[in-house]
Amino acid sequence: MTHETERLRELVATELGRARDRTTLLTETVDDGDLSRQHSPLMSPLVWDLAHVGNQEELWLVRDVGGREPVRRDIDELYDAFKHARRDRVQLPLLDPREARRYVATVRDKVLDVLDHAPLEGTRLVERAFAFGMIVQHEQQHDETMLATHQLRTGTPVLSAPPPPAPAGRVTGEVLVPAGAFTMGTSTEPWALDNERPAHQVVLPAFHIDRAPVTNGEYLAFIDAGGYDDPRWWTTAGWDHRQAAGLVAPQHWVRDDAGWLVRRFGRVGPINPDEPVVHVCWFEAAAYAAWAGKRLPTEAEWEKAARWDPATGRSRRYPWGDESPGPEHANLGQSHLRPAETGAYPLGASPLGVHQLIGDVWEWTSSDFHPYPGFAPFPYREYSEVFFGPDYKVLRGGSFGTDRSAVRGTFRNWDYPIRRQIFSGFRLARDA
Ligand code: AVJ
Ligand code: FE
Repeated sequence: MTHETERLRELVATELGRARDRTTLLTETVDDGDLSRQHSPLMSPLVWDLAHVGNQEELWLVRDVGGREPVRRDIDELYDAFKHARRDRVQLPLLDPREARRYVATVRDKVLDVLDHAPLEGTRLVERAFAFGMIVQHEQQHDETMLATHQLRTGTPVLSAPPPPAPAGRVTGEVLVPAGAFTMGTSTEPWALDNERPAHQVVLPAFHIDRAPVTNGEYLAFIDAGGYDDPRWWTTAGWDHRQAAGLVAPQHWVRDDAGWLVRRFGRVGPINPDEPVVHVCWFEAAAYAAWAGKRLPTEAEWEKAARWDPATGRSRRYPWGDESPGPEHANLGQSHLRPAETGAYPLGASPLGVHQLIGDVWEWTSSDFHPYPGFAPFPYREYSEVFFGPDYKVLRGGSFGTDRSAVRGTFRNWDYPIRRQIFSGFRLARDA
């Protein structure tokens, strides 16, 4: 066995373990009733996420990579995300919490055995290792979804974390990104998913982009200016949704005699004006942008601001360079249960001086979710391809609830423009 293969096995085992520790935290801090309950029609019961994580791991690593016998073929249908809508899953004959925990542990034991014995060497090295990386990211993505379920849950608070770092200085204003080509997407990032591939050149006109995401304080000014009651700022579909859903403020804001408060993971507290606004839908972000006389960045603009290095002309893996995210770079991985104030991560800034592109809040872009030129579905059509089209908007950069293994400068997330139970915010751009 080569040294490289040995390191790869160790990395995969560590990352699988980190993901499972997080899943365990999210599923053992609540009782069995809370695990099986539907906390919102938008979310699965936590116990569904738990067994679904195990079922995907069984499908891809135990059966496909390992060529082993199925553990529980009989439950595949229950945990196929395309067979049952999230709102209906509570009615299914799901594994109960004890069975679900046992199932995911059994699958994991087999996977670690597959990892020990799988022929990772040779021509299929990249593909086989990718299957493990995909499953690590899949579990972490569901962990972020479960964190959003925790945010929707009512009752005694169960999660806590230290506050994020305080800012070194205020970050305001915008930078000019000069016109020209840059490399978007990747063909080399080992754990990049199909929709991030391949690397391709994109030519953009010059534009300005804000150095920080829009803050609560700035968003409050929009609310106070009557932004929610003025159809001029909203798209037609956005205004219809604002009316139908009765939107008046970001999700989880609560009105008090003195003003707005926010509920986070079961605790109500003051709104910090210097934190990026979170839990807004695309329609709210676009309305704010129109009111502010600006617009959302396109996905390509976001990525150029995040990755393009004017000194070399190349695109970096992250805004700060090619090293994996550390706690000094970005607010990721549920280490803090809130976005950090703007300016809190000076070491995470891009060469052009754009801050907090990775972590804190997912950033809505103006772009629909489309394949890059040369896209090939991998390893299955259902990961991305079936979602391409005008129904979904792209979000970039990850949130405080995104793990570092599941975000990069090229990472693409997507959701419906009405969704805001995710940790979504935005920053503004304008033409130069
Ligand atoms: C990339 C976050 C949109 O949660 O629907 C999880 C990730 N895909 N299981 C989602 C995913 C399959 C996906 N998002
Ligand atoms: Fe999934």
